[in-house]
Amino acid sequence: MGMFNNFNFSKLKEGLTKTRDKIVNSISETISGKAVIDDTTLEKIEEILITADIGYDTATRIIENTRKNIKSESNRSQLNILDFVKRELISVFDFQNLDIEEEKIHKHKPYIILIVGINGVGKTTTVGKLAHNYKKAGLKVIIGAADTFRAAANEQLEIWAKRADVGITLNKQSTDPSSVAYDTVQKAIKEKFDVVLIDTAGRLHNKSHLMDELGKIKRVINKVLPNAPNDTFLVLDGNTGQNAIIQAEEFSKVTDITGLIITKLDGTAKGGVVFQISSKQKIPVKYIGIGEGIDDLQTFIPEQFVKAIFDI
Ligand SMILES: Nc1nc2c(ncn2[C@@H]2O[C@H](COP(=O)(O)OP(=O)(O)O)[C@@H](O)[C@H]2O)c(=O)[nH]1
Ligand SMILES: [Mg+2]
Repeated sequence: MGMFNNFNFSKLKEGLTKTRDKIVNSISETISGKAVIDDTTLEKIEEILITADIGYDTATRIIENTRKNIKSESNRSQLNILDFVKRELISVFDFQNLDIEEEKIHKHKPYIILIVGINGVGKTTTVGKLAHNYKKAGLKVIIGAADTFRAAANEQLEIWAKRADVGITLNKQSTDPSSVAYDTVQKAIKEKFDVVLIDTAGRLHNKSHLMDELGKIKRVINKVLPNAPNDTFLVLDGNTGQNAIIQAEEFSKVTDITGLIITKLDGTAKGGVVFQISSKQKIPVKYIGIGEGIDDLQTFIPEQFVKAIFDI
């Protein structure tokens, strides 16, 4: 949770209802009434985990470890199996650092976050929600509108800046995203802002173009402040399942991603994808989106996320 008071278990649990149905309820049905969890049952559970977007590697590892574990456990009750699966799923995130947001805020002034991802995943919405979180934490926040490709992009971001009650830098004349990024950072230094959030356009149709564009934005910011951007967060739409995995791979190739934000986990059965992305990419999941509202961005806490899925 750290500096943001943005975690709400019941809201998270509600958002993950379809994911819970897909994972936990299916497993429960499979094992119900079985006195002994045999190999066929374990294979069925493995299949459920794979189809729930958790990923082949993770699903296989879970079942293998479960198999090893139940050999030495006398109690093969249902609860036990679900407990093993739960523990294994939490361990997917073992590599994640604990919350270090406060440290960054103190260390970097201004602390600069670049938000990247393809069109429609929820970048602009996430920038608005993040701005709101930082503002609520008592920080001075400015947003840079570096999506200069869509006419309506500025307007959408202005609405979010107003909602969150934070500053915004727009450049209605320029179509160069890096010039907007530059202006925003300059202003942030001059006017002593604590946090800078830079929204970008996401066009993955041409990889080299994307690389050039993100590279240019980064270079321009870096010229003003040597360590900046201090974070580059990739936004992924959890509802797109396997596509989100591909996007994480593609973006990791072209730029250094320091954190993931997975949106639209409300109302999707594909929430298991969070495990797959994490185990494949080993990039920490920072936040999750569970709704369209300004308060619907939560700090990602692995134990709570798994607990919310398994809490029947
Ligand atoms: N249900 C839901 N919708 C979201 C979430 N995050 C973003 N959206 C919606 O996704 C759509 C695209 O969002 P936008 O921020 O414009 O995406 P961008 O193109 O990446 O900037 C909008 O309709 C948002 O309201 C979320 O966590 N849950
Ligand atoms: Mg946008």
